[in-house]
Amino acid sequence: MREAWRCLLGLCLLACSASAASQHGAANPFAGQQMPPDPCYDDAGAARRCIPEFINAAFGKEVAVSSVCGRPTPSRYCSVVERGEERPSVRTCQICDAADPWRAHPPSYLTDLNSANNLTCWQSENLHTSPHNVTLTLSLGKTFEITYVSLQFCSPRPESLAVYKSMDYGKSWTPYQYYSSQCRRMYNRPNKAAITKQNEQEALCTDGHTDLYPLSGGLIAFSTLDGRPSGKDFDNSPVLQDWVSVTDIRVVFSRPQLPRDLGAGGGGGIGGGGRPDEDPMVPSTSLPAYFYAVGDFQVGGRCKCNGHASRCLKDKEGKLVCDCKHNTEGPECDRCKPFHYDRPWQRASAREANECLRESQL
Ligand SMILES: [Ca+2]
Repeated sequence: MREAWRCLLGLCLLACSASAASQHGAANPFAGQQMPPDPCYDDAGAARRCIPEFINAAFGKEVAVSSVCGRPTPSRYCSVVERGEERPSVRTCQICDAADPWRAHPPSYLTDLNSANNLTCWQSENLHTSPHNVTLTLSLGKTFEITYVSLQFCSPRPESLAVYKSMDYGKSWTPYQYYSSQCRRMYNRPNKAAITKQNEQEALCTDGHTDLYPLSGGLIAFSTLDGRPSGKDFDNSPVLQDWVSVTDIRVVFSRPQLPRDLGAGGGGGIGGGGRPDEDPMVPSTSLPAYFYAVGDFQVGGRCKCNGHASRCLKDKEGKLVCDCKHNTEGPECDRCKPFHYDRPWQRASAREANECLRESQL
């Protein structure tokens, strides 16, 4: 008799787990196939948070630039090259020609494969006034949650630059971060203001990353969560979840390095901007020619799917969309599927997948 009960109990457990598997199987068409396990479900078929891989979302994407050298006619540009501590720097001049692949510096060089033996740089035309905004605009084609924005320069870094973000595909822009040796004068922000829970969604200004040296290869890297108190509790901070969400990034180079810093005779070609006690917003003209050049523009982050997809795919129209699981749908898995409204939609967290459910599943 006892054996019969045990058998019945075993059968019941088997049936229950099969039923659970088939429910998830409906949401997860790959569950029954010989595919790698779906990260959105655990071994028992229960929903769990899943996120797309971390990528450089800028890689291979087109960047709209406001200026490019050598177009419509070839132009000559000069730069100062450092040769180590022992030897003096030298000034060299070259030709930029947008029509000649060997001498062109197109915007596609901002987001191509970046390697030491294939350093390719986008370059602006020669500029003679300041402030004179040169902009780079990158559309990610979808909302991403980003961790950093970085620029590796081939020219000296700008003296002042601003990073903006859009969450609505470029319709509106909000400041993300400022860099300037004169934060107050240039952007009307204090230098290195403290971040508190009250201003976590505010763009700050820093005079870091604005040194003239290195003359080439200098980096500007903005870490979106760095120093923001709720960064440690990101799962429970809608403010920071919003802060890191972007569809587009715009970088504005506002002002070049000052020529006096380059020393007598060395500055031609890469300096400009007037003396530091001058108001940076008052236009200066007849400066020595200068230009901006960037070898690599990166935006590090993950396709935003609110914890309900492990990857993003291109749809029939070539648009990037989340491969939504947990009975969710929408571009960011941001709503429940029809007939799965029996629990309000929620973002998945490390503790709770917040799967959308049918009434029968409650
Ligand atoms: Ca490059």
